[in-house]
Amino acid sequence: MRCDRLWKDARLATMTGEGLGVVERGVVAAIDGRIVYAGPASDAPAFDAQHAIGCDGRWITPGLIDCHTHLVHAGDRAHEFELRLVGASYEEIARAGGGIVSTMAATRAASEADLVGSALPRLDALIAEGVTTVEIKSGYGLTRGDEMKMLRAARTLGVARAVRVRTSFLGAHALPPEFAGDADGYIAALCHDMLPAAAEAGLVDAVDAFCEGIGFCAAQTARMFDAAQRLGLPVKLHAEQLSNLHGAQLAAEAGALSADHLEHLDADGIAAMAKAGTVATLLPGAFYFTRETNVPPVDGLRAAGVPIAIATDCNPGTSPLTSLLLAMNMGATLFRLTVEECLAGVTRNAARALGLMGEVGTLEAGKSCDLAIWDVERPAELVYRMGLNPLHARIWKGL
Ligand code: DI6
Ligand code: FE
Repeated sequence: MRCDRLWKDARLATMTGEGLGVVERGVVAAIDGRIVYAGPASDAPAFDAQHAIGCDGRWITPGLIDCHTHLVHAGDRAHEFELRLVGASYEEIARAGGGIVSTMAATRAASEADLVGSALPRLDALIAEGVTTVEIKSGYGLTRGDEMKMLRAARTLGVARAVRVRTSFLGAHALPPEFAGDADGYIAALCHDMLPAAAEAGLVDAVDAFCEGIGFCAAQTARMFDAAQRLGLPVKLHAEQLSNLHGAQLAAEAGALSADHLEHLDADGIAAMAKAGTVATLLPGAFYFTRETNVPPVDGLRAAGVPIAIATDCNPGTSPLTSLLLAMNMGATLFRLTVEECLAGVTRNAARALGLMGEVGTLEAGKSCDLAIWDVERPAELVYRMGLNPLHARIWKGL
C-alpha cells in the first residue's frame, strides 16, 4: 500500500482505549496529512512509503493539545505578582482595578499585530514541547472591536505557525469600566451584539464565561449559554475556581464541552458532569501560582468517570505558564493524577474538551497526523521531569 510518510521502529502511546495504548514495535503511516495506520508493525500492510523515517525506538504520542489558554493578551502582571508576594490577594488586586481589567487596558491599547507579536513567543514555547493544537480565548478586550481584534489575532497565529487554533469567545470574563454597576447590561450587549458579530465573522469556535464572585453569576452565565446555543456554538465554562456558584452543573446541563478549574466543585457538580459527558479541565498552573489550597475533587471525578483534561491556562494574572509538560507534572504532583491520566489529559480528553475527538487526540486511522516524537525511555518521563524538554520531532498534519 502506497503512503506519503511512514514512521517506523517506534514505540507508540496511541492513547486509544482507556490507558496509554502502548505498542512496543509500532509504525505510523500517513497519506495527505492523515493517519492511515497506527499500530503494531507486525499487523501493518506492506507500505510503499515515499519517505520512511526510522525512529530508533523513540516514543510517539499524539501531538499535545493545550485546551485552555489566554495566550493572546498585551503586557504582563509581574508587578501584581510582586504585590502578592508581600501579601495582597488576587481578589483584592482585582477589586482595586488591577487584575483582568489592567490587562484589558493594555490589550485595548495594542494593535492586532502587537497582539500577534507578543503571543508568538508563548505559542512557540508550547510548540517546542510538541503542542499541535491550542485553544485561545478572547476576554481582555471587552468591547466588540477589541474582542474581535483578539480573536483575529488568535486566528492569525494559526496561520503564522503550523498549529491548529480553536478560539473561545470569553467576553464574559470581567465587567468593563463602561458598564460599571450594570453587569446585566453588559451581558445583554454580549448576547445581542458582541457575540453575534464575532460569530458572524467566523471568529468563534466556542463560548466561555467566568462564573465567579468577581466575574458573572449563574443567571448571567445562563444567558451567555442561551445566546451561544442560538448561534449553534458549543459552550464551556470557568467554574468553581475561587468559590462554588454551581457553575459546573449549569454548564453540564447546557451540554458544555468542558468545565474548567473546579477547585470548589461539589458532588452535584460531579454527577451532572458525568451525566452530560462534560470534560473536567484541570489547570494546575493557576492552582500553583495563586497558592490555592483546595484541590479539585479528583477521586470523585475519577469514580464518576468524568474525563479529565489538563491545560496551561496561560494568562498574565494567575498562570503565566507556557509549558504543557510542566502542567502535567503539576497535575501529578499537586492533584495526584496518574501518568496515564496526565497524558490522556493533554491528548484524548483535551481533544474532547474542544469538540475535536474525530480529528485529533489519539493515534488512529482517519485522524490528522499530528505526532510528538520523544527522546524518552518510558512515557512517565514526560510527566516526571521538570524543565527538560525531550521532544525529538513534532509533526503537524503529516509534515
Ligand atoms: N480565571 C483565571 O484564572 C484567569 N481568568 C479566569 O477567568 C485569570 C485571568 C487574569 O487574571 O488575567
Ligand atoms: Fe482561564
